[in-house]
Amino acid sequence: MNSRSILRTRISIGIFLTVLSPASIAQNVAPTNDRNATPATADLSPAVAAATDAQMAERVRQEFRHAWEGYKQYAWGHDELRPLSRGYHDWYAQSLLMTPVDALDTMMLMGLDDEAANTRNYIATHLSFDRDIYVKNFEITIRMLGGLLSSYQLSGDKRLLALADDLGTRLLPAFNSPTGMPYVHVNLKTGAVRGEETNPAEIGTLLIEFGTLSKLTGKTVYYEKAKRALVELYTRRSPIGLVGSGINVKTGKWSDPVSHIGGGIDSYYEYLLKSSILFDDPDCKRMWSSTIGPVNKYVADEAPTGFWYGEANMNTGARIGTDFEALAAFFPGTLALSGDLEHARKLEDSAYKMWILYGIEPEAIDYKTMKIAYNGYELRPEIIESAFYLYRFTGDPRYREMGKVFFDSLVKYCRTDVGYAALSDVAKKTKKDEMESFFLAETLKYLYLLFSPPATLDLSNHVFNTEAHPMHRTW
Ligand code: DMJ
Repeated sequence: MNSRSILRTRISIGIFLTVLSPASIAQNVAPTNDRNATPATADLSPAVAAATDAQMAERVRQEFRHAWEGYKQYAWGHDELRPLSRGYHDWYAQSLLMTPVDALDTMMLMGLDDEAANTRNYIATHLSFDRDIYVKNFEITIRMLGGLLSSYQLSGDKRLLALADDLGTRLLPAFNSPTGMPYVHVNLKTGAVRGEETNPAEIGTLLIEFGTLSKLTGKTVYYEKAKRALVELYTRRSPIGLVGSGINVKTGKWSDPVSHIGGGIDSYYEYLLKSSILFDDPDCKRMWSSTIGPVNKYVADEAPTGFWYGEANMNTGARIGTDFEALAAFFPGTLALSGDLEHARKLEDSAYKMWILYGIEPEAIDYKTMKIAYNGYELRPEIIESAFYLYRFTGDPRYREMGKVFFDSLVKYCRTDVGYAALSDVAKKTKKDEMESFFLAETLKYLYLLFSPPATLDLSNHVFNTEAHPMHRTW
């Protein structure tokens, strides 16, 4: 989702900023009424800490089951659960089984074997892409193609690979623009395309899925098309090495020169790095290396309230904004994966301050004033994803302590009788009738993995796509 446009609507809410030292995190967590709340592992012996972490993983697993049961009871066969009205929502005229496809590998990782087998069979026998609908190439790639590929790799069920191959073929016409950068929408039946105004995230967040599909099917066209799009975008960076927020795929001209790390650009950076790791692709490695420097030079901001990334003009590098989005909280994880633990730790600390302002994360704040810039919470995973990477790479218990805070906030403010609901207002804790599929694909998966032993998912031979679907490097 590109939330940047809605962030322009600023609401001013006076708030007091509580700055936490690392040692005080466990004591200054968001309040919880949960009877099962666990103490901070930092204070415990290793054996007790391990047992506590196992308990936490189990609690996350139970909450996944709760949300999944709600989906099954009230939205089965549809894209998403409506967690307040107990109904369902489909993205298009026909359902693409988005929640089951997005959630399936989480079930497998959690060891929910019967549920996973039933869901896999249902998908294999009911999902069809032979639909006369225009779909969003980016969203369908990261959620559906990514979900089918990781679930295929985890289960060995070739029906899932066949579905992925069919979907990949139907999405390919999106790349048939004069520049090779994809149109926003493509019709799954006719191959017709529309939407020439797009952004770096929608262009540059395709190679992990299309590249994996190439590796698993032997069809090189997928890798070539997605990589060309990435390279065409990178080639259009400014002389100082930044990309903007809007670009036209027909003309190749920028329509919005604002550079940042939030929605609309975010996963472009992520895929430069991750594609270099997953495919050992030297071009991606070079593109990542020459991108992160300018981002740290112009977009990063050592502000009085912490270390952040704001907005800068892609051509001049001038600072033009100090908003930080929930979506941008993926960046500590990407920095950690790149080896830059110093910036990763500092940015996660800043994002944590944002979470505890109201006990749950607003969609965006102005870090200069620490006031809310957009007040919803969409059940997003990014800050949890980063805590997961940081815990894996540092072993520092503070990231599991943060994870407990995130989990307790979710249970306290977003849980409903039949699932989990996004919030329209984090200050008032007003729920809204939405549970996006990424809550099951990402938010609960990263929480579960944060508290699980590393062997649950071996990071040395897996790379997560931006929807938390792990791609197993078998090549
Ligand atoms: C997910 O679909 C993906 O993580 C994407 O990269 C960004 N938006 C959502 C989660 O917030």
